[in-house]
Amino acid sequence: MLGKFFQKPSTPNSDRVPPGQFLATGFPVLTYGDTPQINLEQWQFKVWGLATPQTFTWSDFMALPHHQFTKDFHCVTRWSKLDVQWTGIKITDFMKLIEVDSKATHVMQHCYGGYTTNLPLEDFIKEDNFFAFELSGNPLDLEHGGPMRSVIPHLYAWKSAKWINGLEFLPKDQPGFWERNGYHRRGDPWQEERYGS
Ligand SMILES: Nc1nc2c(c(=O)[nH]1)N[C@H]1C(S)=C(S)[C@@H](COP(=O)(O)O)O[C@H]1N2
Ligand SMILES: [Mo]
Repeated sequence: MLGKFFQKPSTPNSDRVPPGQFLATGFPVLTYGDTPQINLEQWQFKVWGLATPQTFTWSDFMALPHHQFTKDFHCVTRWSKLDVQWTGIKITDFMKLIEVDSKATHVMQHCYGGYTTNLPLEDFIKEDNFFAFELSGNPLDLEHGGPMRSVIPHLYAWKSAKWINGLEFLPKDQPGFWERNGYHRRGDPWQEERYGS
């Protein structure tokens, strides 16, 4: 108890900042490659792999309940931003629209532009995870993943897929883009799961 107390840094939010992270001023943009631009009429979201194949439009998503979320965001390059204000659709609500095979254990998130990132289903299907389409009450900026991105608040931010456009359900784990390039498969910021597997 005492030891724990003495190790705490002195800033008021220190218990919300994972080890090795620093608070960012503003909201940095981190994108590998170009920023894709998709208009809402053409925007599509597909489900495939170990699930009944389905395609959803923007209005299919907008018909689901909208919620406000206030979540901390932790990038593996060591910046964190507290209390990011999003509007989005719960992943648990979206999951009610699709039929996933019982053999599926993992999901690959796919994005416009080709980015991918993988998750075990128990990290993906959580009440706190969502598809965000607004940031601070405004339509999500292109550079932050507009029109829609996933937000997986309990893992490093590379798991929060910008310009998301599909879910591929898998029978086993498979590395996504950064996971193939040295990042950890799971990426828990509190365990500092930064690199390797
Ligand atoms: N499609 C796509 N999603 C992505 C990335 C990317 O390069 N492409 N970068 C990831 C990384 S490393 C981080 S830290 C966050 C950054 O989100 P931001 O640019 O909104 O801060 O998005 C993640 N999602
Ligand atoms: Mo990142």
